[in-house]
Amino acid sequence: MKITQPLLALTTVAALTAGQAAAVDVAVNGGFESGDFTGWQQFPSGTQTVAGFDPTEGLFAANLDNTNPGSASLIKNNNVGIGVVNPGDPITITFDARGAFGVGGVAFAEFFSEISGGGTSASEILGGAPLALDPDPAVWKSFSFNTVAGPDVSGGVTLQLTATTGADPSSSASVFYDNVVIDVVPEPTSLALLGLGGLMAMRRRRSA
Ligand SMILES: [Ca+2]
Repeated sequence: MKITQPLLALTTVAALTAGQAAAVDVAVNGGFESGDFTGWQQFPSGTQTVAGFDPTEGLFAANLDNTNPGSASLIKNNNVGIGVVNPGDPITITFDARGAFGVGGVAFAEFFSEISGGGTSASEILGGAPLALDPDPAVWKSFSFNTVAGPDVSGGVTLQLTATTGADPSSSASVFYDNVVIDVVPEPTSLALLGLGGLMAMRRRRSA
């Protein structure tokens, strides 16, 4: 039986893809190691700062310090992973957070599957509730959420992190974030490769 060079390469790629689970981190500047908000779209309320806030990764972390009642301070890693993430791909989002709240203050992590040209095909509040930070504002807590890309991700995906205040005049939210990772497993691609490899193996057997 003669195995051609391209076929050998293809089956090798398929085997490697399957073996490694091939997660790709599509977050941009997820550790804020540029020293600023490069890669993040900012919607400030109060102040947003990147500095050496006792980071869990590298030298920098981000702080959203919101003292305006009834508002949200947001940062977004928006429309990332275009051409990498496919509909239905498993996605794991991890990050570290800590912070302090006045009356009614909360923090949310939200995830969107973006349609090219506008709109979303899926959106969710990760964990379905505000982030349960450690009560000690100095203590970082690691979060990990598993989700699945929506039916249309032609515009990539977006992770939004917030410091959100309530209506009470004394409401506040000061939240620190670091070490943001958006791991995508491009499963359909690897399955397609495996399928193609299997098909060619069958053809080989038939012609043998
Ligand atoms: Ca960092």
